Formats: sequence, C-alpha cells, structure tokens
Amino acid sequence: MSDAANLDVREVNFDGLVGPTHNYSGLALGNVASMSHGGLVSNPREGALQGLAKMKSLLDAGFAQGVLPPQQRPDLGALRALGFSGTAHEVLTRAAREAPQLLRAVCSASSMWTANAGTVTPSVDAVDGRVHFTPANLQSSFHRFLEPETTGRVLAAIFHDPHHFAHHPVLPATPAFSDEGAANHTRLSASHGEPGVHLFVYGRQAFGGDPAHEPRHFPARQTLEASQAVARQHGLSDAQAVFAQQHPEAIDAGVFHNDVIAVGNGPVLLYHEMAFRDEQGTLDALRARMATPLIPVRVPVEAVSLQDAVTSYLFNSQLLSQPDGSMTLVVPGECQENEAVWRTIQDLLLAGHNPIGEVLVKDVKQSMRNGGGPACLRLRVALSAAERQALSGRVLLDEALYAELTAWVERHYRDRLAPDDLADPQLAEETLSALDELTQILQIGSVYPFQLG
Ligand code: SUG
Repeated sequence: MSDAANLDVREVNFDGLVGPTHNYSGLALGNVASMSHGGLVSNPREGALQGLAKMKSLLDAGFAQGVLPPQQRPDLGALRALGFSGTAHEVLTRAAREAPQLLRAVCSASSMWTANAGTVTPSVDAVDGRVHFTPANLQSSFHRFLEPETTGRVLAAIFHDPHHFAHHPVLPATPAFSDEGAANHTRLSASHGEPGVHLFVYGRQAFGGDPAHEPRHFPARQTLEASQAVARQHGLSDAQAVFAQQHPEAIDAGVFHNDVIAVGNGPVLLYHEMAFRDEQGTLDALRARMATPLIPVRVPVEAVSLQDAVTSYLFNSQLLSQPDGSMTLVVPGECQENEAVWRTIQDLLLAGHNPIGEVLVKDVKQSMRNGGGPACLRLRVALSAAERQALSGRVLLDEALYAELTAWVERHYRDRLAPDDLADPQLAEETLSALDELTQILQIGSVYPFQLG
C-alpha cells in the first residue's frame, strides 16, 4: 500500500456543473422523476446556480470542493454519425423533424451527475500508490452513452500527473459490462486516509445469472461483471472488495442506482432495509474485511417506504466527515417536504447512536426533477495533500472561482428551455462560446470535440 496513508487525506467532492442545455426530456427509463417530468420547461440558469450554491455552502462549511465541466451539447457529432448531414442548422432542423427523441438525447445535460462519471480508487488502497479512475460506459441509455469519451478527457486533463494518477479504459459498452460508476460504489474505512473496503452494488449478473432474481419492470443498470472488471483494473483484492446485489424490488420501485437507497462514509453505511437482496450477507462480508467496526444505520420500511425513499431522495444525500469525527448529512429540500422522511431524519438519524450530527438542506430542484439529488451531483475523490497539489487546472472551488463561475452562468445561460427550443441553432452557438470560455476559467486546456477539431 502507498505511503500516502494519513498524509492529510481529504475527500474532495467534484460536482458537475449543470450545462446550458439542461432540459426535461423523460429519457431515463426506471428513473421515476425523469419519466414523470419529461416535457416540462427547464431553467438551466437556475439549475447551474443551485448547483454552484450547494458547492459554495459546502466550501463555506469547511469541506473541500471541486468542480467538473459540463459536456458539449447538442452533440452534433452523434447526430452526424446517425446519418444527419449538412450544416449545424440543417442537422438540427432535420433531427427535430424526423427524430425528435434523438435530438433530445443529444441535448441532455446529464453529465452534471458526476457520481456516474466513473469509479475512483484512492491511492491508499492501490498497490502502486496512485489514484485510479475508470470512466463509466453508461451504455444503458443513448443520451448517457455519449458521455464517457469527453469524461475520460476531462478526468485525464485534471488528474494528469502520471506519478499520482492512473486512468483505465472504459469497459466495453455492451449490456454484459453495463457500468454506471460511483453511483454503485461505496468505500468504507475508519477515515478517508485509512485503507478501505469497496462495496460494489450490481443489479444483475450477465453471465449465468438467474432472471428470477432480476427486476421485472425496469432495467438493472450495473452488472456484476462490470463491477468485477473495475475492481480488477484498480488492482483491488478479494480482501478489499464486496460485491452485493441490489434488491430487484427496489429497482422496480425506481431505485435505478444504489445511491438512491444507500450512502456510505467512513465506517457508516446508511441504508434502507430494501437496499440489498441479501442484507445480512452484505453486512457480514463488509465486517469480515473492514479493519474498523462497521456502523450500519438501517432505515426500516415502516419508517420510510420505498416510494418515499424514491420521491424524497433521502439516501441520495451526501454524508460528509467533520474534523471531530461527526458527520453532516446534506439532503435535498424534498426530504423536508415529506413528513415520514423528515421525522426519520430527526428521530432515527440525528437522535440515533451514530456519528450523524447535523443535517443541511439544499435546494437542487432543477436536477431533482430529472432524478439527480445532492449525491448524484458529485464524484468523490479522496486525495492526499501531494495529490491535491498535483491537480491540473483550476478546479478546486474558492471564493474567486465561485464568483467567476456564477458570473459566467449569468452571462451565458438561458432561464427557460422548452423541448422545442432544443432545435434552435442559436442555443448550440451560445453553448459553444460558453464552454470555450469555461475551459479558460478552469484552465483545463482543450477537452471538447469542437476544440480538438
Ligand atoms: O441517469 N437522469 C439521470 C439521473 C442520474 C442520477 N445519478 C445518480 N443516481 N447517481 C439518469 O437517470 C434524465 C434526463 C432526462 O430525462 O432529460 C437522466 O438522465
């Protein structure tokens, strides 16, 4: 293991900036919020400002906060690959007329949910002492399958120093290796700087799995084979990894990622009783591997129904460590609006015997309407002081960067986007000039197709 252990390791939450084309297209099968809000008018400016406000308030609360840029949308390259030709105007007009569902997909700002950007193993757990990254293939939906190429470039640009950072290829983008990244991966440890155990949660087994144990209505987006491949790429041994199946009934109730029903931090695993197909077996496997006692915080179905878990996104909270060992739970505003959930937060979580000592409520409604809560919006990367020092670009949030990004959003973003607006060539142009400026603010070089030529 690396000597990075305990060298001022901090978890940096890299939030995805909400892109200028943020819209509601009802693209995500099995994601109840996305399916029910398709066709609504969105407010990209409000979405981006809500995301930035969340980042800023966590920065002010003393947490390390990073930022990842959105992607180039509309993805005209994807439309061209599907046979639409001519000028940008012609491609957009013809796609809007002949294949509006494809136009909506290539306009999605879904890269904001960076919990799906990839899987990360901190250096303390890696034999070569480097931080390991695998961008997720997101092959289960067309609009998200468009992300990994640029995601890989962005991660390689920021985590550039080969002495500290290792990048692995995206898994084959085929159903057997369906991978949705850190949304189905939780690291448990005494503290961020101590060696950890990696909990990989999958929805189905591709080879030799029993269909009787799979969801019936909605797709299982992560396979066991994908999780195992990522663990192998990162060099994790059997003693460091646990593979647990998500409860199929939960997936059918709208729990399309594990982070919609469980969140871990340090030694704490906060989870709903219906999170895992084999609850006891999962806890036992973790305990057998962990060097520190696991602190399970179980929410029973009598306290919070599966439906309440899905509408409130209680488990899509960020659970963050304070220097004194206590933890802060960052929940979406929807938790406050749900009586059973809010009571559970007070009576079971805050008053219970566990390190959760504080709850912060954040308004990320623009993202929530597409099924993305506080935890979806961030990719966790535990970094030592030397690794933070080795980051390229200007991606760690401070007062000045927050002010610049806020002004950038206010300069470039629309406050209203209806489905019909997506064919507007002006929107595509606005987005390109906004992104060009953003790469300069973040100092990450050329990462977008239009910059690479
Ligand atoms: O993949 N929604 C995303 C939400 C991802 C949430 N991420 C985590 N749970 N980590 C998805 O389902 C909706 C886009 C639309 O319908 O316009 C969407 O892609």
